[in-house]
Amino acid sequence: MLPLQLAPEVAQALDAGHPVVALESTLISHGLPWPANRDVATASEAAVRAAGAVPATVAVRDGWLLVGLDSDTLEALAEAPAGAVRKAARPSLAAALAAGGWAATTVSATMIAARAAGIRVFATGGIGGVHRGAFGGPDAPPTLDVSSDLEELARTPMAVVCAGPKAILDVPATLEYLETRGVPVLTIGQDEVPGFYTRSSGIRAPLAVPDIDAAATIVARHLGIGLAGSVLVTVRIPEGDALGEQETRAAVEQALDDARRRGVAGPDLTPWLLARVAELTEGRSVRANTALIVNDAAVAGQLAARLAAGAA
Ligand code: PSU
Ligand code: MN
Repeated sequence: MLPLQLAPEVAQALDAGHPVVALESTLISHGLPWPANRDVATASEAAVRAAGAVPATVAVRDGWLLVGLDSDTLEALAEAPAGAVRKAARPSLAAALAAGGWAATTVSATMIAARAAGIRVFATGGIGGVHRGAFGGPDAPPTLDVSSDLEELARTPMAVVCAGPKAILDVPATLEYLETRGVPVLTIGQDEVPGFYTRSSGIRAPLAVPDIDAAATIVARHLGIGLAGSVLVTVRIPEGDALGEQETRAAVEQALDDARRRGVAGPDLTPWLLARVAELTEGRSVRANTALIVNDAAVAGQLAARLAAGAA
């Protein structure tokens, strides 16, 4: 049994069939610097509430999987010094629970907790995916670095709202992987998959839907017919918050080069790349990342409200 500890408000909402949105904590502890991380955590919860849903931020503390954090706990997690918070994904969840202390949950670990709690909608910034070079290059052996997020999406039924795969990834390969593993990918409001920091990735969306209502209908059907796995709902970053295509590409390429030279790999790679992109864009990527996460939370809140109202 998972050692779940539901916040009273979350437990009550779930009992009553009210909409609830799970939020992850790795983006707080490992994805963004203080105090942007605290601000994004608070603003995401507020965005979920504004849509009429209850937020449930997930994290590990002292052997418990907390589902729903009060504001003091959220602040304590955001403030905890780098190195004091583990990163818990499916393969590292048991060790994080055994270790005691704090661990932030990635998309995969958050989905495990949310599913066990009975939550059907989850918002994040960008999912993990196939890292560039995972399948090797002209003069590089394959790293096989494919995020456990993708396997989780394939096995755990839920709606996961994000701004696309993170721009540091191999986005076409990530989409192919999701298709192979049977994960529907929806894009709301445009024909191309969003590019995380940018409005578009330049890649055609597997399935474009006009609005949240249309997304809710497909999610309800997917969950209703009992298909394993999630629906990935992608939403572009708000217009005024997007980074330029050129700036993004240059910063990402540079960060990837730097990481290769330093031999950064494994679970450290994603946080390292995000921090390096933040340096190279003089903080502009942090503002973009913040805006897209809060927007995803708002959309997830609206989606959860429609599902709770019986979207069909
Ligand atoms: N979205 C963001 N920032 C992040 C993440 C998502 O805007 O830092 C986190 C998620 O928790 C995701 C993780 O699961 O990055 C992916 O890590 P990895 O590539 O090591 O699987
Ligand atoms: Mn990895």
